[in-house]
Amino acid sequence: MKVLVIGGDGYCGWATALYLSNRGYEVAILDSLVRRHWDMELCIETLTPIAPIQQRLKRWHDLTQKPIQLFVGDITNYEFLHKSLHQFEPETIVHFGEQRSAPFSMIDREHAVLTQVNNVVGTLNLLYIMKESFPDCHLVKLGTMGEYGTPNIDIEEGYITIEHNGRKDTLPYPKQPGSMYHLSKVHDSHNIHFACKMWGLRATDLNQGVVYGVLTEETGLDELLINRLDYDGVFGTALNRFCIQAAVGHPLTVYGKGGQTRGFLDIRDTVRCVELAIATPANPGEFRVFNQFTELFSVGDLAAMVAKAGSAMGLKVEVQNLENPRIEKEEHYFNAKNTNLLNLGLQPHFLSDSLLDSLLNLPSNIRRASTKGKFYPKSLGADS
Ligand code: NAD
Ligand code: USQ
Repeated sequence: MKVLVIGGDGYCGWATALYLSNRGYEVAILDSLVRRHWDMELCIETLTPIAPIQQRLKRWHDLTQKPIQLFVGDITNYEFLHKSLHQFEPETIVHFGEQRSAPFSMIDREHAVLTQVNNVVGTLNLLYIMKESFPDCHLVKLGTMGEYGTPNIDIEEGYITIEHNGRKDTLPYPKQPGSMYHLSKVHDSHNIHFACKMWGLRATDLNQGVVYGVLTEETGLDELLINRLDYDGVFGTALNRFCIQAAVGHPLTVYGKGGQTRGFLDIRDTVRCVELAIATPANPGEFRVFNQFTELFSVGDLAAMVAKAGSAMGLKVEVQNLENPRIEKEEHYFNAKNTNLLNLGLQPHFLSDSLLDSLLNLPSNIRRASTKGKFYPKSLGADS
């Protein structure tokens, strides 16, 4: 099967492209490389230095004899996207190619507009090309658990059955996102749902939780294949940051009370979930939603677990409750379903198994890495 991975130079996309290639899928990557540009603009960098995409792909080919085609360009450019899709003729499109940081989208008006235009227009272009030329292609789109927000009732997978004034219907689950980024994903979901309903396209929205870890079987094969690992206050996510903070002796940065609860998953499960979605596609006209996480944790609990694991390894780990730079509930109900992917055969890597691994497997130069001053969120105006 021919699979186009949009955003294949990024954290989830790179691991997924190699994973699928390794399993015999004919893979192409499409990426504008804009994430590398944003890193430079913000003066941040991945902890694990990543090689240029062409070098990464050459090494993959040399090692495995499995070629991965590359299309470098922006999906908000309709002509470029149209040409690339017609050249590759994908049967499945896995779409990771968006601006994915909540803090980035909340910096100011420009960053909010950039995020929403990049994400919403890119996805819309894709939907129109699929409608015109690839109506049978399956779109596997990365959404986010943050589309739901933190409602005081259980979170279902995409839809909820409601009884109102004696009548009953199954409707899209209400969305209460907490950032301009998360809101862009809600807009995407509505647009994709519309395209499935009106044009008969087939799509799976993977509402993914926060991903952690860096190594997969494929990215661990060679230094040039190493994945990115963000730890800064804009693109670094909670558990990855906590692990790196513990390893370099920086206090763990819990925002506010730390009762914020989210869904989490190991990057090894991200790649497997995508494969499961590809292998059993949605039906024509179907807009399918899977909640893609394996466990729920509050950030306070996560910090405590990292501190405990770190101590067991002889690290001195301190937890710091910082003033919260985000507007979000710090204590709330959170209970989300995640049975769809488990029913398709997902066998999760639970955190207790992999936490020590991910701490131990950090590159040996990490303790020398110049992380000083890069952990605190910008809006706090703090520095170490
Ligand atoms: P990333 O920033 O590492 O990768 C995204 C990639 O998409 C980058 O290589 C970037 O250059 C590319 N890109 C962005 N806009 C593009 C455009 N207009 N045209 C072409 N390429 C473009 O992000 P990630 O962590 O790999 O996240 C991938 C997807 O998964 C995102 O959609 C994100 O919302 C979703 N997701 C990520 C996480 C997480 O914890 N990392 C959790 C839930 C959902
Ligand atoms: N947090 C801390 N300390 C930190 C970093 C984060 O307490 O050092 C807290 C945040 O305040 C938030 C929670 O941890 O309550 C999650 O924050 P995050 O930065 O790990 O994740 P988030 O901003 O939600 O975004 C990430 C990805 C995004 C994806 C989302 C999935 O960047 O692309 O959509 O996770 S979810 O959170 O389920 O919506």
